[in-house]
Amino acid sequence: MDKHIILIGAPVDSGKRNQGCRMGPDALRVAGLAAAAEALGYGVTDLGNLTPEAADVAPVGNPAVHSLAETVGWTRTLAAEAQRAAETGMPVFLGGDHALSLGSVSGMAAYAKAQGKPLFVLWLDAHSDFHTLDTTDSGNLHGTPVAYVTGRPSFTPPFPAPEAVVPGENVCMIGLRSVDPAERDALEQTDITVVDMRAIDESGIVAPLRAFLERVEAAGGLLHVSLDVDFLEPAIAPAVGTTVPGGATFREAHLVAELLHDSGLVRSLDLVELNPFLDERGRTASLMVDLAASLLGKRIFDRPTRPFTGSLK
Ligand code: B3U
Ligand code: MN
Ligand code: MN
Repeated sequence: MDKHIILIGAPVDSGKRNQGCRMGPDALRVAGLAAAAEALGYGVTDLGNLTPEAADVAPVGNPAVHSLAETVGWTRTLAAEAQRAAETGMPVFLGGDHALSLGSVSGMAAYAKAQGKPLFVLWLDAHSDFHTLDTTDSGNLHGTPVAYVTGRPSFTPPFPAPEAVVPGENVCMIGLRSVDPAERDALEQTDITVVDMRAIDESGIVAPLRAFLERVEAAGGLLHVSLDVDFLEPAIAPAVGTTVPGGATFREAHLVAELLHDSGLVRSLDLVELNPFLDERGRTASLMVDLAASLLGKRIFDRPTRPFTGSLK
């Protein structure tokens, strides 16, 4: 259980109009995710690619909302699978666009509640994904999962009422640099921790991450990490539909992943928004796999407990 990961293929492409994320799970497999985990001593079960439940939904008030029924179906399927998979290992959701997190996070919140523990969520993303069905102008539901899992209104019905809501104070967003006005106004009414790129430029990425991890630890919480490709600087991760310049560097992203591993707190992971159609010789898929490997414990050297003196003995 401790060293077992469950790969859950979630070829969700319903969260936005530009297609291609449905190929994400296979690109992550081809880039060697299972082998990387096995090399680190994990047992790996790959559940293959899931398909969404059929859902019959009435239209909602906002006519811009796109592919609603399919996204509701995915949410039901993935929330149920998250709860099942978490019983036997660490679920790793292979996206698929970020709409998959309506299901993965709500399912993990239900699992945590059943364990009598709070779920915490680390959102690594250029965007805050905090729109409701009413406030989204694009109608792209990949811009809504944090609103859904924290219990903002407008989702239910057609989405299932989450079995457990994640309190805003349990959510930390790092990497923000594209937040719509309606999202910003709503975020200001919450206890969600927001770490934008300006904060990272001024003070570094380690301090806010450590502060959040200490809170997770102190609460005895389970941590879900949701990694959107666009958290990363597009120059190193071009395979995403919504590139925003000025993202996390290669070194910042690896450091985050390594600190997450060291914390021992990560219980589940989303790898989302990879669009292999937009990639360059697989480099984004390979980088996402490498970051997942760092998060699972890949190391150059074990950190010395005293200042490094030049001797590895
Ligand atoms: N906030 C915008 C843009 C966006 C959100 N998530 C992504 N893009 N990937 C929207 O459409 O909701
Ligand atoms: Mn996102
Ligand atoms: Mn994003």
